[in-house]
Amino acid sequence: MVRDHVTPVQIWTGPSFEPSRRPLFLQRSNVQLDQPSPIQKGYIPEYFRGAVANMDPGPEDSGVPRNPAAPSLWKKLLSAPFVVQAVFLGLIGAVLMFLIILVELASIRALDPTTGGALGLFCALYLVGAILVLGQKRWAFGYSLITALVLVLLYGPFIADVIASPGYPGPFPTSWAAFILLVFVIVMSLLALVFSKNEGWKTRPFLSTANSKGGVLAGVFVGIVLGGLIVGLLAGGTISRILTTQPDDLGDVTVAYGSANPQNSRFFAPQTINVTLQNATITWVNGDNQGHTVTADDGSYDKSLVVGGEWTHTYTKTGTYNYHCTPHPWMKGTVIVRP
Ligand SMILES: [Cu+2]
Repeated sequence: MVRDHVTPVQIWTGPSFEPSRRPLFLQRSNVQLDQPSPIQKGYIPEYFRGAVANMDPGPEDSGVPRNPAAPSLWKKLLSAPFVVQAVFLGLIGAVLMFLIILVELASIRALDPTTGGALGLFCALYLVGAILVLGQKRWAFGYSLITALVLVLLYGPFIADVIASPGYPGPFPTSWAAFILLVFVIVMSLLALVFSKNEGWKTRPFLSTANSKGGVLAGVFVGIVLGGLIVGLLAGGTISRILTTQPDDLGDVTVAYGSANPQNSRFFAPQTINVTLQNATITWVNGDNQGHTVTADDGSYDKSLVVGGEWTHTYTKTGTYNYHCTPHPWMKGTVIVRP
């Protein structure tokens, strides 16, 4: 019969058709794994390369367990448009400067609650601003603009005061730096807001990348120069006078730095001094950069103190003695002499 010559249909065309009790997927394949595959040799087909480049290595490849819900701040910062990075780093920089200023003030025992509280508050405000800006929302730039502007404008009323009182000591570098950083934040936030149509900070080259030559450099330059100019006017006195004071312990009573300004936090320091009759010799030292007087309210003494000058007086009776500074009536002090 013709049928006898028909070859049986061969279903399995694989290389080894050996019956085995092992499941198919456990059977030894004759693909030789000890030979490098084309991919292991580094050959990646052209059409596949993009996909490989974009492939996420995954948590097991990075070695560090990652939380997919919270992409790291660092990654967010690196991938952000330049203006976002600039405002973020400006705010963080200002916070760092404030922390250094706090330490500096504490180290010379000149940290009063008002200054400390204000610096702490602005640290918090700017940290919040930095996080908000990373979210790349338009209003976040408004927030950083306003909070930076508030602090910068707070110095405004003192400008005239500084110009009227030359001779303040040199700039206080951390205040300088904080001020320049805040002006930089203001300039960059303003640019982001002005060009915010269709999230312009992502598309305008001068806002989106630090590599652009035009606008970013101009923005940085404007920020630093403007900051430098304003600080040049201010830092000679105002900022350093607000943020620094001389130590209190130059004499038994020290005329505090900045006493000529009625808004200063201290004048005669300590304002009230208690002594016994045996130790009733008091030395006043003028720690300010202007002249002052130690004038008894009862007129029994009136002594002028030049810058750095000192005067010693011995009380011979117990009692409470009030005194003041003649040119600066807000400067008042008391000596209490006990038996
Ligand atoms: Cu005075």
